[in-house]
Amino acid sequence: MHVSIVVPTYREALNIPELTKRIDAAMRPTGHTFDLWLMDDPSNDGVEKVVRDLGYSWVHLVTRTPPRGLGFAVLEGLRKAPGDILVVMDADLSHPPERIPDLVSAAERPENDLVIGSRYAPGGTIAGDWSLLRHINSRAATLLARLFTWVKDPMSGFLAMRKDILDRAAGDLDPIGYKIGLELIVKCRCRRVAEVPIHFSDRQLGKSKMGLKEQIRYVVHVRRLARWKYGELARFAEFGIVGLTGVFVNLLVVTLVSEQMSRMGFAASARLNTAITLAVFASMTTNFFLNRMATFSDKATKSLGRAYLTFVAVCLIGGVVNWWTTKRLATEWHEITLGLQIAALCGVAAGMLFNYAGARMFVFRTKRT
Ligand SMILES: Nc1nc2c(ncn2[C@@H]2O[C@H](COP(=O)(O)OP(=O)(O)O)[C@@H](O)[C@H]2O)c(=O)[nH]1
Ligand SMILES: [Mg+2]
Repeated sequence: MHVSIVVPTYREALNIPELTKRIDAAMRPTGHTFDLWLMDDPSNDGVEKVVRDLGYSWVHLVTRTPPRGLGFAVLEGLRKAPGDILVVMDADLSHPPERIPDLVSAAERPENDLVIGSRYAPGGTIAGDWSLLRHINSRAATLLARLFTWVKDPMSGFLAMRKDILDRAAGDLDPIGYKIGLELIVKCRCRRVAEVPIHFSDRQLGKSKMGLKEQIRYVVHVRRLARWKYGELARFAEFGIVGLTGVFVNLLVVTLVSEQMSRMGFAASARLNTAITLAVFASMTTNFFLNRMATFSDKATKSLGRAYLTFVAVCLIGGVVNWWTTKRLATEWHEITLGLQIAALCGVAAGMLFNYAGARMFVFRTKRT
């Protein structure tokens, strides 16, 4: 078996000597042939000279051309590398090279689709003091990943797999997926994922490149994966989330308008009529724009004004559907405890389904070219 190790790098020249030395020491005793692919986004940090001076024939430095980015670098490396077993890891030595042989032997077993170097598997550890914020971030990201997998450390960037597993996804891999493990689990349909515990060290040299931008990118990634895996259902869920934000807009507007008008001395009925009407239109409007930007971002509308009016019309009919459903069921269930509330929930569901279908068919129906 030939093992290829793919490492995305950006300004990691300082870490390359120790990384390669430790990989060499770890891999030699295994008897596997191996090579290393440093996928460098032009760092201008002298990494070329560092690699040349090391003089290892098994180390390949690829200076990438745009588009730059971690996801692009890893994918390009995975496609380029000749190994029967492919390993992905970071350059900053947070992933211990000494564990590569264990990952490789787990990946060799035909029953494993993917092997993860795992911080959270029994025996895995994390070095140093993570700030509370870093913990919360990591946990929240893992929670989102639960849409797709139950593995303990889906965020890990330390992975091993056989080439044939990668080939399953062929052209489907999406490089915005810089959480490459999650991307592979979903797109290569990895059902059997083994986790090898690792000690995750803190980077000693150089700087982390992960910031808010990467976190936003992760949410976009999760959304794309959900669309890929769950199709229409994921779109409907997004529509629901947008609807939920609409509830808050509605509450905010109804409160503000009503308070303002009561201060101005309006009578109760005029105040309520105005406040409720404005609140309904405000939430329909924010819902329209959010759906246009998110839920149906792949769909174009012919003209904004017409799309908006159609959306409002659909929602108003949806409101009637909600009203009618609730009334019918509430009449039927008037003797059941919470009958009215359950009926109202059914009404909301019916109205929402109607709105979704209407928006899909009449408002956002054309494909964006
Ligand atoms: N090629 C490439 N590699 C990158 C880029 N951003 C980060 N990396 C590499 O990806 C790995 C993980 O990045 P790091 O900054 O350590 O992320 P963190 O561990 O989440 O803080 C390291 O080996 C980086 O050098 C990039 O834009 N392009
Ligand atoms: Mg790191």
